[in-house]
Amino acid sequence: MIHTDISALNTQFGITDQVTFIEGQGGLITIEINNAECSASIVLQGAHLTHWTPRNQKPVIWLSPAVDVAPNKAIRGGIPICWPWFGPHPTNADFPSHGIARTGHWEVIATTALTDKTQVSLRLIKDPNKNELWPYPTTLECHFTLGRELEIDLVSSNTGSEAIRIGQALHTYFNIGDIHNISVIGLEDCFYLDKVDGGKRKQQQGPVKVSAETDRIYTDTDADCLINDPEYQRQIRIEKRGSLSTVVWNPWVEKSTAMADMGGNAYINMLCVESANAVDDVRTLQPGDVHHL
Ligand code: TA6
Repeated sequence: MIHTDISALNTQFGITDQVTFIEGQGGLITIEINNAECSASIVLQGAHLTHWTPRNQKPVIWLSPAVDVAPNKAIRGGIPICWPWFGPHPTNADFPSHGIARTGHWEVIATTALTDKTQVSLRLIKDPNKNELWPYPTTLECHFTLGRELEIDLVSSNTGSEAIRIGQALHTYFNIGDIHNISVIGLEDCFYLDKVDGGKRKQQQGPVKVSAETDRIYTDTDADCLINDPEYQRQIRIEKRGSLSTVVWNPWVEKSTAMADMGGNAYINMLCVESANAVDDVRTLQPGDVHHL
């Protein structure tokens, strides 16, 4: 059942002082989470987490200061869910970049209060108007566990009778003190496709540093990544399973200025490190297969 009534959602899935459904930015239904360890927000459209802040920490997730939260529009920042393809559609340039999930309608499966964390489970609602984009019987669920750590389990199930190919990413925007001073540890010696240099295959020398537009798909890596942020005096660890490709992106000043929902200097305080199934890490799901990212 598609819940469009906030009071019905609060009656069925609200948890006093921990999970509240509100009408948020752009009039979109937003889930506010508060517990002993963190506060967070998830916009129901796109199952799009926009805020996650552990207690006594600066926000870990970045949201554009010029964000434009609106129906059927991708949100600049947070954790966009790219699915069932990553980047441009493999064959049809008219199809939306990064797939259909991040602007799709999702419904609540369950909310659960645990000792020091909260679980929120959402499911993408099959949109008959998007059959041309994705005609295959597939379910997509996203299970968030929010506390001192943030765990996201994106579950694709092939419920049809033919094999399907799933490309995807948790396209996470991290909040950092200054792009000029950070480094990403964990991708040393990995090979990557450099999308800023015609997709050329290169090998990472040392920690990743950013001093210009950076758009790289690291391949054949299941490594944890560590964003070292001396400005905010912290390290953010990104662990992943079910993924052998990691994307690192910062648009730098020209692209940042050109994006209306980002603006000139916004690039200084963000870095995307994305756990993905992209390029040759796109996954084939046979009928009945389930994949967890
Ligand atoms: O993940 C990096 C990337 O694929 C970049 O190429 C850039 O397009 C970015 O995603 C943002 O894409 P979006 O469609 O959200 O503007």
